[in-house]
Amino acid sequence: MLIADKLRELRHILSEVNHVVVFTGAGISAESGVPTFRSPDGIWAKFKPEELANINAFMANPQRVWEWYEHRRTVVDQATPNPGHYAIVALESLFDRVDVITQNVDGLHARAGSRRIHELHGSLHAHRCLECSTPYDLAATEEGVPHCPSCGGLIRPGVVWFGEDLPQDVWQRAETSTRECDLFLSVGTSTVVYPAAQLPFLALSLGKHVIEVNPEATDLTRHADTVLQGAAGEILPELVATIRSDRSK
Ligand code: BV8
Ligand code: ZN
Repeated sequence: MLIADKLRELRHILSEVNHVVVFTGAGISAESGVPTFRSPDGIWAKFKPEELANINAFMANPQRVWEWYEHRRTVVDQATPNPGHYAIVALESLFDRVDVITQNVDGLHARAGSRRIHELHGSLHAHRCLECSTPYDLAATEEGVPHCPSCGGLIRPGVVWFGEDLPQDVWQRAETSTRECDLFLSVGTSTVVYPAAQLPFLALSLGKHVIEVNPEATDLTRHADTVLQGAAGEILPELVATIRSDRSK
């Protein structure tokens, strides 16, 4: 069935919706030129997560891990939000409440203008001391792994590494939004990383209408109420246009 037909089918549901959760992964930033993790040309294709995105890798070779994150920060700073990010911002003018729960660390939702963002896995733009957790304001020109001015500890990227707990306050807000929403959109995620990947299934278990937007099938696809197969930068603007045309009638 064509996307347009599926969107028409959604009309009756969308007209009852007040609170939307948009759960995003690396796929929402793919059209901004930010590589995803697990696609064939993705980040993990070259490096395995266990090699770099964990505390042991950092302790074993701080410089190497630090450079990898600085490289990724440079890539995202040169990227710009794409029509998918902006369509999610546009939803805020169509519904009472929109919560963006993102696994991404690239900051592109904020740069696009989304106002209620929950960064489950932290941010490439936040750094802190490994020892005393004091936030560290990185000077762009800095070379090598900085040290904490308070205690001399190593400065680490402010992302959640494998084996680390998610920030509990952020997780609580994400879980509460999922429980309270009327519509749950899962966009651009392979749905393999937990506990984040629990959220679409929690939404399903609570009877929320779950829509998946992804060019590929994932573990969620066969369970989702609606599957819009394709690129977020194309599908989300179409979804917004459908809602807008309904509202203008
Ligand atoms: C935890 C930040 C409790 C860093 C990331 C053994 C020991 C410890 C834990 C575990 C273990 N085994 C399993 C676990 C749990 C583990 C986990 O889930 N592992 C997986 C791989 C099996 N989780 C954890 O460790 C979490 N913590 O469990 O703590 C604990 C504590 C101690 C001991 C035990 C348990 C922490 C997980 C967070 C890890 N940090 N990132 C960094 O960025 O470097 S994860 C990383 O994966 C990113 O955050 C990313 O967002 C996330 C998920 O990936 P996706 O976003 O989905 O990206 P992906 O490339 O996979 O998919 C992209 C999708 O987009 C594809 O489907 C593609 O088709 C689609 N797409 C492509 N183009 C488009 C598109 N879609 C739309 N439009 C397009 N144009
Ligand atoms: Zn310190």
